[in-house]
Amino acid sequence: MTEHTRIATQPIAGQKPGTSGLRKKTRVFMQPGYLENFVQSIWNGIGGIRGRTLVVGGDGRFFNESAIQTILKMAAASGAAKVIVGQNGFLSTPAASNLIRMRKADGGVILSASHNPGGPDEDFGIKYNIANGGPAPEGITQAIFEATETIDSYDIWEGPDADLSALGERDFGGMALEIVDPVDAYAALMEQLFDFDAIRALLAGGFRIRFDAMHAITGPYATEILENRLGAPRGSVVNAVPSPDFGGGHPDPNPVWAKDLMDAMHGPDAPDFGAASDGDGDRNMIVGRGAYVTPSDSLAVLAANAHLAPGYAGGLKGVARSMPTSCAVDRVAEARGMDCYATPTGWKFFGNLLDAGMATLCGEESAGTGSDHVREKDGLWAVLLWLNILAVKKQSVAEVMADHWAEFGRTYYSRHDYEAIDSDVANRLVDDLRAELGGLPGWTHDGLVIESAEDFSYTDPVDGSVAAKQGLQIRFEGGARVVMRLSGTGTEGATLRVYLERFDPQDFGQDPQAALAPVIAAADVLAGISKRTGRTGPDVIT
Ligand code: G16
Repeated sequence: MTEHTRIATQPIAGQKPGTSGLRKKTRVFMQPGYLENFVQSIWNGIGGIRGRTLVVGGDGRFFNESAIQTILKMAAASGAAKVIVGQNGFLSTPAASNLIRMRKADGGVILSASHNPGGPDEDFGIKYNIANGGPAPEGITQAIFEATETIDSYDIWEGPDADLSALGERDFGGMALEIVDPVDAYAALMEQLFDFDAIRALLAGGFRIRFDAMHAITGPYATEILENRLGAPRGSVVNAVPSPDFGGGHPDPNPVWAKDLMDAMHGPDAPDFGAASDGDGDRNMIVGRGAYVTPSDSLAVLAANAHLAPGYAGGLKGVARSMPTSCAVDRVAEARGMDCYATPTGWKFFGNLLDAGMATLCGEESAGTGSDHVREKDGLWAVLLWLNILAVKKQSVAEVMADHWAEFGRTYYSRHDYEAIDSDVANRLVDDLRAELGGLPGWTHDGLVIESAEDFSYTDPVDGSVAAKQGLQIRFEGGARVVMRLSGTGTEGATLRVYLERFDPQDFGQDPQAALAPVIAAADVLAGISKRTGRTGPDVIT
């Protein structure tokens, strides 16, 4: 009989899951009892884990392995039947989702703060995924949070650490522990969805790609799939070795943080296709030679062309986007007669639509796209779908975009982030604007006329659950829009996100910031952003 210990503890304030699990500074997680309290609260919030099977893995950031050791000892002490872990504690978020589904596990614990930097002075995170492979819905994260407020003890097995490097199954504190290759099952799934022969032929024909893994988890996945299986020349995947601090970088695939890739794609000897993924492998950035594709446009292009890949040859059941994501995909859905859903920010809101077969493809402006193949957004999947489409269409990225805009019009889009602003200032800004929404229709500025203004609330069409206060949405006549909300993934102060878009049916060659200038100005007047924050401009523009 294995000895398990019950340790007395008390609630720790602030363990409230945000947009995607609990994210805090790494040193906060490293405080004695902090991780243990939250993990025990997960177990308590989901009704215990006795006899259950879990998948555990993370993006390899600093503290990943020691957190996994703690979680394994706590799973053993609470009677889990089995835990499946990626070798060395590595699992990309979509690969974890796939494993949960494939192995019919009861759930999983994913360690990641996604695109946030890693290291002792940077960020760490933990989230729970349910049996469908997707992030726990609000009802469950709320139960977990409530458990953090009443916790008085946690159970742990005080045995030696597990060897996470040796593949195979063994006993660990009375529980079965299975270490699996993190890439195999995921790569096999990709082979089922896409025409690897067509992509191989494209690459063999001299089509050059550059995938920037940003020193994060997708390095091993991209190397295996793009280089080993699809035959891209060695070196096509750069920054391919995951490091605990992501090479000191910011593993966020956007033009700001993936600047090296942007420079390469706009340089004299640019490859044909560039892509990047984030810390945990669920986000993506797509860029052609001299042609950056915004995440919202990427979603629209994938929705219009997914049927060219074998996994989607039967067409899409519907599409879904987060509310702040541009309406470009709505135009595709309308033209093709597909249902289109707008959900709150957070991949967890897509789960029910995917499970119910109401949507096949989902996406967000924050560089996430995915489908019903797993229940997370999936960076490499998006890259492979793009490559499959390019292989069939025999066009460059720029040509695909030009054709898309010619057919559907162009939705100019940008997000302006004001980071680490004082939380009180940020909350007041949003509250004050919310209070004014009712009187805004008819308001005009520089030729823009407000058509409608609402505090976005979502009623899930499957289970009827309601998520209120999910962002302020202001629409102008002619298809322009401003959305404002506070980020739920930051770890310092508040981040105000301002989402800006303007539809243009015929002029496709403008600079997005110039095309959006009147909308940007209207947003500032409406919310008093510069006046209230004292900032002269956003910290990050994507
Ligand atoms: C998470 C969520 C996404 C969301 C993003 C940004 O992504 O899964 O749905 O769009 O955060 O959220 P926020 O605007 O609240 O910061 P990830 O890649 O960080 O897990």
